[in-house]
Amino acid sequence: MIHRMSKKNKKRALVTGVTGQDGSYLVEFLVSKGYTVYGLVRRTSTDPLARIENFYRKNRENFILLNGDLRDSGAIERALTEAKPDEIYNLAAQSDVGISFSCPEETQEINYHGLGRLVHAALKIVPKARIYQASTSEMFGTSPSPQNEKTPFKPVSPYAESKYWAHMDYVVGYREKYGLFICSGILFNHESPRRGKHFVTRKITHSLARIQLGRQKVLELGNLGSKRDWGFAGDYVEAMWLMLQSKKPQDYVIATGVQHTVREFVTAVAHELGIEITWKGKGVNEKGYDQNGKLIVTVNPAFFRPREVQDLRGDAGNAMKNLGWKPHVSFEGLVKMMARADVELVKRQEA
Ligand code: NAP
Ligand code: G4F
Repeated sequence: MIHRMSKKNKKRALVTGVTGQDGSYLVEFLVSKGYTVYGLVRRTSTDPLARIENFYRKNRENFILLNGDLRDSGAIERALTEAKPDEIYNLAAQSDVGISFSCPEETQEINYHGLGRLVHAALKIVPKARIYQASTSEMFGTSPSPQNEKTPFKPVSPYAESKYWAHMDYVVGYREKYGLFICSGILFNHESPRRGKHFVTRKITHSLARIQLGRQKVLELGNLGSKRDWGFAGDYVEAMWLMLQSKKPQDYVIATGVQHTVREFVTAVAHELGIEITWKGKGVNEKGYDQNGKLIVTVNPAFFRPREVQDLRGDAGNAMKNLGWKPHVSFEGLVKMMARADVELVKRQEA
């Protein structure tokens, strides 16, 4: 059992990507554990405080924002010098798989070289700091499910390649070469009401909430047959922290072990909102109708990817055994949480 720390023993953490979904949950988690958290925020962030504003205003003593970008070594060095972190959580990324096909260099620059800049600066300024790297189940690519730490990586997108090389070169490589305490969380998809609206779960909950409230007619999606293992982001940030409390740095798969298709996610969200969907047709002609026969879901090939990861389901047995981690929110709980939050959001926007 870990208690809050006394002021003298207060641990310090640096979190990159603090303005994103996971960053916002992680900072709340770490501050609740008694940490002082430094969050790296880039100047070009479109809405830097959207997810963290309330928490930031109430916790300024324990939560400090620093300017910086993973593309800027000088800014990273200044942040490390100021924060003097015991733990570094590297969550910053160009994290959109679809966009990585049109912006491969930007993706590589942030996700691969960004980690390189961070570990080089850490070796120079805080060589004893423990580093968490946000790796991803996308690295498994075409390897069939269930995937665990021994499953071969077969990445198929520029995003997955950038994360794969970051993992191989700077996590596995630097752990072996320089004895750095660095480890990867190979996290499967995790969602929340704070998820960006361009990711499929949030696109579905937000659009169906708008449809139910008469603000939108149709939801257009891509690959409905794609299978994912969706968990709750709030559960997953605890696993990040647990990895850095271990004796030895080790990489872990974090997942629920439960798989659903995109189509099933749509059906479940609709049901939660009182809409019973009937699916008709196949492939790009597949359509979803509500109980009154009204068309509400169509397939638009523009949302297909040049190469797709079809089948993700993680086996988090090692994390459960060694870290004592387990997910608390079920698929049904996640659907309910996200659908209800978006109904409330859309209602507030209407008022
Ligand atoms: P997210 O919501 O997209 O957040 C990404 C964060 O990275 C944002 O804070 C963004 O800041 C920041 N960022 C982007 N480019 C940057 C740069 N050049 N310098 C500094 N910061 C930059 O992603 P998430 O869902 O929280 O995911 C967190 C991490 O876990 C990512 O590395 C992602 O690839 C990885 N991951 C996520 C999942 C998942 O299912 N959520 C699963 C596996 C791995 P702005 O506000 O300025 O855009
Ligand atoms: O929600 P998605 O965009 O997430 P994806 O590609 O699985 O990536 C997310 O999870 C990864 C972990 O596995 C993270 F590393 C990554 O940073 C990100 O957080 O798409 C999920 C699935 C895909 O198969 C996609 O093709 O949904 C399918 N999909 C179908 N229609 C769609 C849509 N995806 C999006 N974004 N938008 C659609 O309209």
